[in-house]
Amino acid sequence: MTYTKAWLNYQPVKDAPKSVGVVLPEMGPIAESIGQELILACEGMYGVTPVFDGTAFMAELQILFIRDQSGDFGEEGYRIEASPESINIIAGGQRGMLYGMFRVLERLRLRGRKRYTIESIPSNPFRMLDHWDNLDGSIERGYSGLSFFFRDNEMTVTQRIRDYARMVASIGINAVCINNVNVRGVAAELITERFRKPLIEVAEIFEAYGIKLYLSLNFASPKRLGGLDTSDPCDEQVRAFWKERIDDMFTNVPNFGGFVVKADSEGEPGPFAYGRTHADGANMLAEFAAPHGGIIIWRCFVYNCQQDWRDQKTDRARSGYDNFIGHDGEFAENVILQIKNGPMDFQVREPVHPLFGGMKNTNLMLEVQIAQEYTGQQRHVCYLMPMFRGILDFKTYSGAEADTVADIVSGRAYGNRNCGMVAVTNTGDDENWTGHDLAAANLYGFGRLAFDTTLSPERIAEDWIGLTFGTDPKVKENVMRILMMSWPAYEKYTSPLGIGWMIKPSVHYGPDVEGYEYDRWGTYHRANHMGIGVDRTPGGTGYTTQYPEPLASLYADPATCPEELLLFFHHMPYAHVLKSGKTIIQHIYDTHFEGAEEAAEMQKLWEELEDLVEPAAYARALARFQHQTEHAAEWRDRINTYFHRISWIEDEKGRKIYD
Ligand code: GCW
Repeated sequence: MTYTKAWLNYQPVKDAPKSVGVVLPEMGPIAESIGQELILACEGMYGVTPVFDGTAFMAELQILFIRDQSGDFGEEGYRIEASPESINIIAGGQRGMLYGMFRVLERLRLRGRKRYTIESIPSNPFRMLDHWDNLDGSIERGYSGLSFFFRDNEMTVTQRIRDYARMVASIGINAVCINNVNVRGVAAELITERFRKPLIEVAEIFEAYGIKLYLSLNFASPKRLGGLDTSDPCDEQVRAFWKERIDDMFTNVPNFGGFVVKADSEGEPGPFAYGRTHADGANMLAEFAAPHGGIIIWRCFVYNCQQDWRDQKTDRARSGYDNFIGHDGEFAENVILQIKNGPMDFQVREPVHPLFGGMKNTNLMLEVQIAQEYTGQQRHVCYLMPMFRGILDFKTYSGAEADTVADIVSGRAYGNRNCGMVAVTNTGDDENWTGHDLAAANLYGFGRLAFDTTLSPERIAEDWIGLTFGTDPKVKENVMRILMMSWPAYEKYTSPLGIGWMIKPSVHYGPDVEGYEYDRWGTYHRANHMGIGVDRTPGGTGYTTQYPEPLASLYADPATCPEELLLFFHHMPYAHVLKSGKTIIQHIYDTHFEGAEEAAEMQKLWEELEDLVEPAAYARALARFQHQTEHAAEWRDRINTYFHRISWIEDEKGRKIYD
């Protein structure tokens, strides 16, 4: 299948030098990738093949890689000193050189040959993508085609994996887990001989781009693969099973990073079945991975998914914190807890998970989802960098001098080395990688933001637009407007004021206000004829008490609770007046009309680019914009009708609401 080059499409540029010389006094797979990329880029941009020999110094443009011995840049940082004639990329290691080179190529494409100096050291040690790819080729919550790692219960090793590795290395990703955290059926056997050969091949491809390979494992493997009658992490035979498997993987698969584990979560097996804690489970695996420098990434997405909707005390939002906080400080140094950004599940708006700042003596990693499971599934545009920016900037009040989420997951706040950011990825084998062409901005953006958590969403968007669509000012203006209005618009026409859900069960797409209201998943809005929202104050579920002060009090009082989260924390009457002077019900009506209009406006902004964007990309995205406009109107009408029917309150502006 053919596929686009996304943001690595090296189009001819204006100020092309007639010759390029490269001095790269390095050997090995990463150095080779650097050389190959420079050839590809210079041929595409300038129509010249760079020379790598002694004549390099005579070239009109020279690119020099220099190894820095000071240690200031670590393995991954770099300094670029550029002028129109020569560019020095100074780094402490080859990964730094690789990242520096990609940054140089971006600058050459976006701004031409200029004089500048940049220094960059990644904010986060771990910058990871999690694939939810299944062995049969399907992707759980995948909206861009099938897997390019697996098909028909086999691994597929193709050029596409190399191009994927190039793409994600260009944005600084250094770890990738290739299989779904729900490890079902034959997927459990990825840690056995059966998949050894292709796994080594993928690991080697990744290695050439500085990416460690990770696998998700099934905690019940001792039973399922080892023929034991228990998977109790404290059982000697179970320990022997894992020691043998883990030693084998690290010894025989080069560049292997470790494992991701979803345990005791949504039906996956875990230590609870044996009366053990998550620390018992994670540390046992970590003990055997440690001699190899391996990492265990343990997910905190643990909650009761068999809840009774009548039960108003049990609160899914509480569960991550309740399950883990008591184990702070118990986890081994090579365990990282992977925590979703919010306490529920990647909704369009959630408060920041209270475990950030809560667990001070544990390595933490922030998990976000660019697959847009609940934010339009790569059919609606929803540029998520503004959301991620807000999460990173969130002040946790956990006590450290610098205590934002960015400070915590980078390791700065509490002196941790193993921590970082991970995204559930949005890639598949679709022609354009991400279903919606504009969804690639989320992939590109996540990598850039994880590498440098100070970047603004606008700056990232600007770079991505230029690299993907070229530098036409109209394209830049319109696509920028679309991206920046997209998340607020999506929030407006879907569920209001932080309450979330209201989507069709299991597919998680399209409006269904009561879809989850009487279900077992702990996801309720509790709307009745008087009001809506979940009381999570001390008088309700008590979730607010999981935050330190002043946050706990701030959230617990409707007068100070940030309004975008009001219904997440409080059950409020429809007649409650917001700071805007509008009642909640009027806010619901207004935002739904506005959001649907904004969807139509985004379509219009795209249509203005008909002759300015490559025709195939234009057409692909246009079809999605048309769908989004219609679908946003469906959301508007369903939500407005529902609340009109149960509240009996009229829209002040007398607009069309169905009954
Ligand atoms: O939100 C849920 C998704 C599941 C997913 C789970 C998780 C991989 O609907 O499909 O399972 O999150 O994060 O483990």
